[in-house]
Amino acid sequence: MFSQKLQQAFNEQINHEMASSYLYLSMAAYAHSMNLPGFAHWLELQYKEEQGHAMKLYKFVNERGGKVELFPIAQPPLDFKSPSHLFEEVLGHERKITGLINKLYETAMKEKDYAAQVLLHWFIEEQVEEEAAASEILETIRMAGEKGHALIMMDRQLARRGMN
Ligand code: OFO
Repeated sequence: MFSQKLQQAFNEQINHEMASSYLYLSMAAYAHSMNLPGFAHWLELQYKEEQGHAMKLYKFVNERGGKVELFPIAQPPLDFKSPSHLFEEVLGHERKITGLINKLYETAMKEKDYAAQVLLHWFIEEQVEEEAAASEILETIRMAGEKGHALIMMDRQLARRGMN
């Protein structure tokens, strides 16, 4: 039995994942406007990955006999100050999502929903990867600098990201 409380919490998380997707697409558009196609590529893949996260939750709600409810998505920020600011925002955002996933897991525990807990183990592990990836890129930008040759090299590196 999928509880109403957990259904609501899952539907809210679908919204957070879709909002993440929208945020990364806006960041990708900013990167294109700065002539950074590698950054844009990385962020566009992230946009798709977030849709995948939303769909995992969507599928689970349906499989459990629940009802998916899609909530509105707010307009994401349009402009960012610099490439390092972009990845500060990515890291901050992923930390926020980790907190939300942890809260969702707590709700699944309180509702004694073991299937939801198993699904959420995947998300908990995924958040470790999400934060590590953003943090590594941010540190590299900070170390190498974000101008001229260093920025071009970073852009080329991000262009090599494949879909996980
Ligand atoms: Fe869905 O992990 Fe990022 O936001």
